[in-house]
Amino acid sequence: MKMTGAQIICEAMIQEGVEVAFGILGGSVLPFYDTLPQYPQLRHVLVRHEQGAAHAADGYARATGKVGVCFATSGPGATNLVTGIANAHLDSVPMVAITGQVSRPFIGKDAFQEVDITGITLPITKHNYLVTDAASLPKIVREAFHIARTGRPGPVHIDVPKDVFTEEAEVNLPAKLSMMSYKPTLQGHPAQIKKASRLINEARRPLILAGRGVNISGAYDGLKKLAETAQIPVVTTLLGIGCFPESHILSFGMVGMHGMAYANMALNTTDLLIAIGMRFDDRVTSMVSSFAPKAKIIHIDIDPAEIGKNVRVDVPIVGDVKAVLKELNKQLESVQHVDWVNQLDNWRKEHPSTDIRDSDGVLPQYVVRKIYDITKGQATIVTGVGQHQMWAAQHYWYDKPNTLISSGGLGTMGFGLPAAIGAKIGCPEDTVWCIDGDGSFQMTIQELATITQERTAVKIAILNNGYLGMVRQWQEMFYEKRYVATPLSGPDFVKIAEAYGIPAVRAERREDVIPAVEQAMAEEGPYLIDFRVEPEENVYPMVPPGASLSEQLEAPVKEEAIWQQ
Ligand SMILES: Cc1ncc(C[n+]2csc(CCOP(=O)(O)OP(=O)(O)O)c2C)c(N)n1
Ligand SMILES: [Mg+2]
Repeated sequence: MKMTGAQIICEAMIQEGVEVAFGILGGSVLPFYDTLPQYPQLRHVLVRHEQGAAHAADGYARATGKVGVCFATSGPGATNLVTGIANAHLDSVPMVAITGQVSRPFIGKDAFQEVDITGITLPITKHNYLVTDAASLPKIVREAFHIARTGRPGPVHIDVPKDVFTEEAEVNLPAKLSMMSYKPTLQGHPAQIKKASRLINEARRPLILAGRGVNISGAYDGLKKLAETAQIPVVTTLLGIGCFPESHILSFGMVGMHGMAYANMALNTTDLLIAIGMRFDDRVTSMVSSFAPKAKIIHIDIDPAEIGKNVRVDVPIVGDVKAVLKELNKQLESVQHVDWVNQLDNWRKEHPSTDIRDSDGVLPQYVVRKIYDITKGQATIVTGVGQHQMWAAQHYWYDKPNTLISSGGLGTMGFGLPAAIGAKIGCPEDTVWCIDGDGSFQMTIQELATITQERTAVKIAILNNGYLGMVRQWQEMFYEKRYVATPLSGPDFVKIAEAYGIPAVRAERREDVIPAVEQAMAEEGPYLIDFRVEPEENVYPMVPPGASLSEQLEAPVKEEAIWQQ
């Protein structure tokens, strides 16, 4: 059958199960967009900036587990995608980004809106392609989706010259795909699994450190079985949050720079660290030389490049976390570590980490806690980057997988709003809250128009402290309070929301918080709350940059705590 390049892409996307794509058109992708109406089953969501398209595809992918798809035109459209692609790369998010390119005869001529975008995306994608003829598209699109979603997921970029979209080719979409050069290892090596099980059966103070790999692989049951059979406490990375129910008796929260004090103490004391689907990011380890100083380390990860990259590992197991845990669980003895679990419980009592001090003003932690109460812990929370992100991680308890969607590796301000749109479009039945900072929100504020046009019922809570708060906190603590360029003015967010047709309210006192959140939940559509929070509130605990986990700082005024966990 003869088809144009644009038709081939649409047919191939449908074959891959794509239902939604986010993007903005322009000259180079016009022929593609002109073809879209032939495929009404493909929903296109028009965003207001290509960064929004990439983050929306990212949020969609994290919420659904499917591949997120975004489109942009050549030149500035494509470069606007770059931050979002890099974000997906660092957080292992399956994404296919398709950009238009100038027509083949113009490539290399500095043509209008020409940039070497595959050159730019090479280091921030799992793979990328510059398509040279329509006939190669069926295979390329197939491969792209396969690479994006398998193994360690990541973004794949396809750059398509304008005249390839219109070129006709005789095609058969390949039903099966086999790539000789790319075969991720799924099953862990039996000898390594045996070694690991022996260590686990002998350990006295074992600790599981679970990361996003558990969420990606869907290994929740395996993880629970491992923890419960061998009575092993579980801590997580930021992106691992939700992979193990946080209300579980063996759950001890997030570790790292703003992790729970008791979770970090557990890392300092454990004699066997079982690291699952995580990559020892520096925000987790702090000073590597003093990380988990008493522990042997088992590291389970699908990406062999992660083994031994940042920390020394005693028993590496390369494989899909779900498959590895299935085998490992068969070899475990049912044991108790009563003293060790009690020890952690005591640390949690002595170092509560999530108590909130008393205040008539609006404390950001209190806002998050009330959103937790009123949504009964059932919402999906999507964040920007900064203090609010850490409070959203600390003060909401996530019992369901993939319900905290946050930019971890790249730490991208502006991620929250578009990613929340993607999450809500992917899971329309779920309640989606975007907990954002005033700085982060202003980076992609234009996506309010997407919310209105697409009727996306995202609830938005801006923790408005009038600062680039996380940086201000560093200036306060490490730069003698020299607040250079962190005081931040913003527009009247209520008026802004209303201008976009979104109802909104401001909350300035503690008693405003509950009614505002309840009103947001009562509204069928989107709703925005501008929480005027205490401007100089800090995030605790905190491990100072460059220090070791044992040097964490805890909140200074503990006796004033009134809201206990
Ligand atoms: C795109 C981008 N630029 C700069 C930074 C550095 N940065 C990290 S947190 C932060 C402040 C964020 O401010 P806001 O969104 O208001 O959140 P808050 O910390 O006040 O809660 C900045 C500037 C970043 N992470 N991302
Ligand atoms: Mg702020």
